[in-house]
Order: sequence, then C-alpha cells, then structure tokens
Amino acid sequence: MLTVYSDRHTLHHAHAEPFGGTVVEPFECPQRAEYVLARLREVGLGPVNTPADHGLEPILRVHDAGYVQFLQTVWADWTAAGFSGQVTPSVWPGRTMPFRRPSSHIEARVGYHALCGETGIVEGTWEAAYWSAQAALTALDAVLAGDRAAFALCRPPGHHAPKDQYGGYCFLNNAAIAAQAALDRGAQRVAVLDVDFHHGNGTQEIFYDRSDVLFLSLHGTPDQAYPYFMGWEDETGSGDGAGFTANYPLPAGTPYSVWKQALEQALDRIRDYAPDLLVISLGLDTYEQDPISFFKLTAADYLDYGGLLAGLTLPTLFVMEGGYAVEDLGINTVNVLQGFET
Ligand code: SP5
Ligand code: ZN
Repeated sequence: MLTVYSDRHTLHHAHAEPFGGTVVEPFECPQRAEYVLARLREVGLGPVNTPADHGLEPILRVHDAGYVQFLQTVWADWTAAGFSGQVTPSVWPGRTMPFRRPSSHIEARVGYHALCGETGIVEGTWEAAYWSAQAALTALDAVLAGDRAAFALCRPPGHHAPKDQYGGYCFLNNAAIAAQAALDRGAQRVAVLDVDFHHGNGTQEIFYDRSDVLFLSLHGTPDQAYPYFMGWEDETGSGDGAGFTANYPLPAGTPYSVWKQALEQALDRIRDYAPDLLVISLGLDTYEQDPISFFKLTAADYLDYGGLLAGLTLPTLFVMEGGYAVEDLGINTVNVLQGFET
C-alpha cells in the first residue's frame, strides 16, 4: 500500500496545551508521525511518496476563503500585535454574546475561528496543515488511479475542523477535502467512516445536509468525551442529508467486543449505501493506553478490524487522525493497514 507523507508536518509544533488547569506538552506532537513512518518502513508496507501540490482549490471546495486566509496570516498578525507565545484564543462569541459583526482585532479573529482552546498555532502551522491536506489529495490520486487502498499519513489531523474553524488539533479537514475531491472527479457517492476515538464533528458539519457523502462515526459518548457538544445518536443529517449521518457513541471502558458490534452496524450501512469510495478517518486513540481517551482496544484488535474494513471490497483511502500513545502508535496504525491487506 502506498503511503503519502510530508516531513513539513514538523513545522507544526505547538509547545503547550491547557489540561485540567495545568499546562502540558501537547499530546498531538511531531513524534507521532515519525513513529508511524518508522513502523511502516520496518514492516515494508510499501512505497512512501511525498505529496504533489494540488493547490488551494480543493481546500476551498470545503473551507471558507476567509478562514483559509486567517490560517495563512494569523501568525503574522499575532506577532504584529506584540504577542510572542503560540496563538491561543482567550475570548469567544459565547452563547450569551453571539457573533454580530466581525472585529478586525486579532484576538477577536482567533476566538471567532477557534472551536476550543487546546490547539496552539505556531509560525509553520499553515504550511504543515497545507501539506497534510496535499498528502490526503495525493493518496486519493492513487486510489482514483486504481490502487485498492492508500494511506495519507496526515499531520496535523483534520476531522474536528468544520468549514471555518480550527480546534481539537485540526486545521484543515483532510478527509473531507479528499471526499469532496473524489466527488469533483466523478465519484457519485463517498462514505467517510470515522474510527478515531473522538467524534468527527467537523466532517459531520461539512456534509450534514448532503446525501452524496455518508458520514459515520464511532466515538466516546458526548456525555463523557470531547467534543462534548456533538456526536449524539439522534444527529442523523438534515434536508437532503437526512439519514446520511450515523453516530455510534460508546461509554467509558468500551472493549473491542462492543466497539466491533458498532463497527459492524456501520459497515452494514456502508454496504447498503454502495459508495464509489470509502474514506477512513483513522484515529488510534481508541487504544487502551491512550492518555486522553477511554476505550480498551489492543494492538491485535487493530489487525482484526483492518480485515473487517477490507471485507467491504471498496476502494479505500486511509487518512491519519488522532492517537496519542506515541510509542505504540506506529504498531497500531500499521496493524490496521496490514490487517486490511491480508
Ligand atoms: C484529532 C484528535 O484526536 N483530537 C482530539 C482533541 C482532544 N482535545 C481535547 C482533549 C481534552 C482532554 N481531556 C482529557 C481528560 C482525560 N481524563
Ligand atoms: Zn481523536
């Protein structure tokens, strides 16, 4: 299986994350991608290519132009305001102070585009996010050209980013950008299956009122897990998209036996939908040792469900999302891909 990877991900390296009233090293760190790359080289999964540049156009098919421009200029505006730390929101248009009109102040613009506060922006964040999206688009090229599957080793991840916000360690929604690009290049229907521990709120929001993308997510229940405000079972799509979103929230301590039952339900939905392409938002934070999550999957379980995904016999694009047990992240990620191939 082809992997697409850009070393420009290292340009995004936030140095602090608020956590339970303290500040910690960010869970989403550059070593994550390095562990995955090392493991897939170790097992000889296949070639590793650098992304081709598809430009801004496929990104702008999903994200608002004003948001993209914000990402491109936020660091310069932040430092011009005299700030020296990583870009951090401190004010939001909250529930009782709704957004009425834009303020040009950089603090207002950061708060307007920030979904939440744990995700830092540094000088190279835009460039890293741009090439992460290009990795997804380049892996898609391989699948559209006839490869059974390809793996976009994206970093930063993407599934929390809706059309015009960043957060949950995500800036550009790589999976959504690839799904939209596939539609723009002739696919009639695309299924996006999100197996990251966290609900894929960004992807859901982007496609919520559309029937050409079936979005399905298995995740920690919003009662107990980030992003808390989305991912309930009764969120099933609206308008033309009614019935084309499916959520499988699961409680703390969920073992693979239970997670797998939800996966099989999701796979049945995908079979009925008969998409031309399957995009997997591949997060490995379902792992029993993940430091910020609470499912109980083991390394062997990743091999197993990789095989179940292959059972759909669909052209499949894997897009890297979360997973924070860094030292085991390579093994777990590559286990899914190897399970798929065998
Ligand atoms: C891509 C991805 O996996 N993003 C995850 C973003 C999670 N951000 C919020 C983390 C909140 C952690 N709270 C942990 C409580 C642990 N007991
Ligand atoms: Zn996650």
